[in-house]
Formats: sequence, structure tokens, C-alpha cells
Amino acid sequence: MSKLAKLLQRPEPLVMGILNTTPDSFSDGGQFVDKASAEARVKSMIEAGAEIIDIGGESTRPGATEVSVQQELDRVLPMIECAKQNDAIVSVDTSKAEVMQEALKLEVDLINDVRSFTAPGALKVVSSSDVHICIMHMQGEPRTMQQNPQYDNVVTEVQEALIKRIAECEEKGISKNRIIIDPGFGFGKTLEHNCQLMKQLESFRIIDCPLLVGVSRKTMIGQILDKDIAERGLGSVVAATYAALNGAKILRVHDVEETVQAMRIINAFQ
Ligand code: 7PJ
Repeated sequence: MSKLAKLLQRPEPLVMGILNTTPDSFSDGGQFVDKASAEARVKSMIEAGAEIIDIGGESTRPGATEVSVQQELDRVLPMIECAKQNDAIVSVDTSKAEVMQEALKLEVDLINDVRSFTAPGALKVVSSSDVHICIMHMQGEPRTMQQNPQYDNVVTEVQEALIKRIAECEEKGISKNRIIIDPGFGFGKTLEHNCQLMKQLESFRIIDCPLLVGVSRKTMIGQILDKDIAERGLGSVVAATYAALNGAKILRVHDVEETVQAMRIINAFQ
């Protein structure tokens, strides 16, 4: 059994620390682009208790510029090596089959694709390995997804889409025990949709795959609190804690230290 599979059997949620190596990512864009500071960031997240490091080289922010395969590889591969050397479980946040392929050569543990492996060749690359994958729900595509998101029932529609995607992955030979699911907070969803999903997070249990939740510093936190990105830390930790108490197994966060503390507190009570 893989290291990640073992950890997912544990009752306590896992904290996934975010490392963006992009100059234009919405929250920490530009802060970690040079190798030394990115390495320092990886180390400090691990010290703070992050068990997974999620490494991304392409911003999915609406309006973000596209990056080439080579650019993304140049950003991501050195950081994978760094996180590996520091004994982290490594996740790569990418949609490109070529990047997935190279990351797999470095024995990453998880491929996290906000586009759910819909790019040419992506599903094939992961199906011919035994890596874990995270499939995320998104309505539309990053550039335009926030223009006019619409659902009759956001919770059932997101669940149905995830169930359908799991079946498609299984058809390609990816067994369900390799799949992690994510409702995709903020990806083609209004504040109302995001709140509905959070309110009914428990109901994702019926899908029977580990649930990943990423709300860290997102617009929804800013909308509820009327705060800019730099001031969304506390709200993000509370939202992650709510998610953990309602079935989330992996929390994708920027504020690792604070989230780990929150998890220690709730674990002590359970
Ligand atoms: C998510 C992600 C998320 C997963 C991003 C941001 C935007 N991957 N990648 N789930 N968000 N699985 O960090 O706000 O919610 S990029």
C-alpha cells in the first residue's frame, strides 16, 4: 500500500500545503518563484506539519496567462525533487499530460488536476501508473467559469458529475481506491453555491472516496468577511476546520501552521 493510501486510512485529516511556483497566482503569486525561497517554503510547511506538498506551476486564476509545457516543467520539477528530499508526500497540480509524465518519473504520490484529466493524453498517462489522482469538479473553464455559474441543485449536480468521472476513470483501468474527489470550491460557483456545498459536505460520503477541500484564501472567504487576500487567513482556517468536521480528509491550505493547530485541537476532542 502506498504511503498516501496508508495515511488516508487514519481518521485525522491531512494538511496539504500549497506551493505555487507561478508569478501570477492569485494568493501567493510571485512570492516563491526563485528556487531558494520556494525551497525554504517547502521546508517550513513540512516543519509546520504539512504531510502533503501540492506543487503547481500554472495559475488557474481567471485571466491568468497560459504557460508552456517547458515553463511548467522548469518551475515544478526542481520543487518536486526538493519536497521528495524532505520526505513529503508530493502532489503535482497540473493539467498537462507531459508534466504528469515527467512528474511520475520522479515518483510523485498524487496528481491533482482541476480539469480532471480532460486534456489530451492526461487520463492515459495516469492510467498507466499507480499514482493517486484528485478529480475536481469545475463548471466551465478557468478563464470564464465565474461569469455566470448556474445549477438547479449544485450539490447533486457536482456529485453526479464526480460519480460519472469516477466511472470514466475506472473504465480506463484506474481503480476507485486511487481516486480522491473534490467539489471544486470557487470553480464555476457563486458564493451561494460554495456555501450550499459546504453545508452539505457530509453528503459526499456516499461517493466513498477521500474528499479534498480547498477554500484557502479564496474569494468566497473574502466575500463572507469583506477582506482582502492578506486578511483571509483566520477565515480560511475556520472554513477548513468546518470541512474537517464534516468529512474532508485532505485540506489544501496556504496557512499550514494554523490549520495544523486547528486539527490538533479538534482531534483532541474526538
Ligand atoms: C484547488 C486546486 C482546489 C484542488 C486550486 C487556489 C486556486 N486543486 N487548485 N482543489 N484550487 N484539488 O488555490 O485558490 O480547490 S488553484
